[in-house]
Amino acid sequence: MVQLFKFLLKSTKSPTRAHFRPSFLDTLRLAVRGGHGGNGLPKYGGVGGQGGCVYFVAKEGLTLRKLAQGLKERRVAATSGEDSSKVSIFGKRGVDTRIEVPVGVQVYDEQQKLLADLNENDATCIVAGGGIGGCTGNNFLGRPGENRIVNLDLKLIADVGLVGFPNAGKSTLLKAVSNAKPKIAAYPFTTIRPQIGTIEYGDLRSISLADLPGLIEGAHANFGMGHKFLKHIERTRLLLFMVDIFGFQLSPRHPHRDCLANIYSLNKELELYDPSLLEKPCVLLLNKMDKEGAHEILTKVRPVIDDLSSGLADCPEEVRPKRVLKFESIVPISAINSTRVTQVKSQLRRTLVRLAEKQFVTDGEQIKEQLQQRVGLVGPKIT
Ligand SMILES: Nc1nc2c(ncn2[C@@H]2O[C@H](COP(=O)(O)OP(=O)(O)OP(=O)(O)O)[C@@H](O)[C@H]2O)c(=O)[nH]1
Ligand SMILES: [Mg+2]
Repeated sequence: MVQLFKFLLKSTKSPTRAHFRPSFLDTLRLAVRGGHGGNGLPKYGGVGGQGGCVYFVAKEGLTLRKLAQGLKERRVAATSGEDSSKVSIFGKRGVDTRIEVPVGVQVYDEQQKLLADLNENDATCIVAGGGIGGCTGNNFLGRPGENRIVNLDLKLIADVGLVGFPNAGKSTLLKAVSNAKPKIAAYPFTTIRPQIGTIEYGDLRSISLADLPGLIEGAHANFGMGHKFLKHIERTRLLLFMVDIFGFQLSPRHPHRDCLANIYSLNKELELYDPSLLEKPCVLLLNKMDKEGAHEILTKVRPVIDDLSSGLADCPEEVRPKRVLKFESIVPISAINSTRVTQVKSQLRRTLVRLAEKQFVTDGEQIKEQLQQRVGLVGPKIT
């Protein structure tokens, strides 16, 4: 009887809502207002308190969704400064409002001017200053605080960004090398939001790898998920391109593109989004090498991949980039083969170390040059 009662109770419950999981939020618009300055007291030369300000502090582990849920409304204000009075000649300052935002947020004003780039933990910026208190300079009338709309734009920060067409095996690789547990399936657009995994090494060093939803040909014209996720690779130090050695076909209505055309197409999409991305160091992974016939394809296409400009003339016009990518290395792999995956892991680490060394030398040379310019005027040449 008790069992039957339990069963009936269970069956009246609403169906599971796991599939209604909220989507990834990477922009947020907020109205912010600094507090009004308090009025001064002319009779005693009293000065009103300054209005409080609204400021952002970057905190790791936060998301824009959590921030949005934590706010009662999309309008945030600081309190006004107190008026000057007989008992308190200097009015008290208004209370500041502190808002914690995720690390990686860029703050823009309504004219799309960058106000701050909060790219590390505890980075702070004032987004709405408080008005000054009333004093002799303003006829003892406190001034209003800044009042503006700010747009928060979250760009993920990862060492390496995975870029490729759907179904290439990006999430399979992320899962194999890192602690992340992405969804993997044999259909396009399995990944619908960016995800970051951490690759741990034996010596406790780690690097972060961001898996992005698959790009498709024409993403610049907003096909598929468009370019909106590409912003997340802007801050990565290394781009990791992945293509299926057998190429990709979105649907029977679309042309089948072989792996070479896929590489050119990815190249073009990046170029159309932001040509400066082509200057980022990049590595190419040719995936699914475990499948039959893969090695024959590789032998055929490898010479062209080694020098992409040599194949431009034969590349279909729709996917032909103006400038070609130059890969640091080209690695045939199989994301389902653990030995090859371990090799990729070490290769990524080596490449990042090499890039850091290169950067170090460049920075050093720049500093030397600057010193040279300063010291050169008065002293001997630095060698
Ligand atoms: N044979 C073989 N299959 C693979 C390999 N890597 C991935 N796959 C399969 O390819 C399919 C797509 O893999 P995903 O990792 O979901 O691909 P994705 O690039 O993340 O795709 P999207 O999220 O749609 O952009 C899955 O069925 C994987 O099992 C590989 O190296 N060899
Ligand atoms: Mg995926």
